[in-house]
Amino acid sequence: MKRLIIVTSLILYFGVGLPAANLHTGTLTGKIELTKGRKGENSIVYLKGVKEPFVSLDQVAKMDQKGKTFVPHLLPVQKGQEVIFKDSDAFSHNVHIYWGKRSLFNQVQGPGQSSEWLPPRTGEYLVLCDIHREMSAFVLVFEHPFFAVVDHQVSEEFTIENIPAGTYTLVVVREERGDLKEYEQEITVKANEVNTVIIEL
Ligand SMILES: [Cu+2]
Repeated sequence: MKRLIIVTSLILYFGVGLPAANLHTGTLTGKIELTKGRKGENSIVYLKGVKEPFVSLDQVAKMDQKGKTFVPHLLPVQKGQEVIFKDSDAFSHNVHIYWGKRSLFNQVQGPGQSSEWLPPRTGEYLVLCDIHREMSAFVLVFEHPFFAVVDHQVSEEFTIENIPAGTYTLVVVREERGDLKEYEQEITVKANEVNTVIIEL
């Protein structure tokens, strides 16, 4: 009888100890189908209107310079996440980051070298290489971790986990002719479910 009481109280303890957010979150999986002759390297999807609390991503985000291209072309990060730029080519590149027209960071890097940058605020940053004018990319910084990259060369699918249940605007960000364009769709995330959405662009 004594043993039974101990087991019961342990179960209760673990139940109470779970973060409240875990009990009311759901997963969103989706697919972005490009039509109308749209081609793409990658897209970003993110949710608008998610309220705190949410976790902070502590891993470093990476952008490569490879074959005179920034990979990925669009990189989403959470505020507080550092970005590492790496030169994987056999020649030098430079990482030049702009906030609007203001230059924020400018670093030359040789083959195999890398540099770190911490975005100062949420928003959209343009990344250029002054050595190769055809190279450009964007880093998008969000307050929350509810975003994903869709690499259209590999798969059109994405998954975002641990989303507080609710109705949000799902935004797809695409780079079109050097500018960022956004497409929006309302979605509902139900707790403890895998919610699915298919978006045709
Ligand atoms: Cu370059």
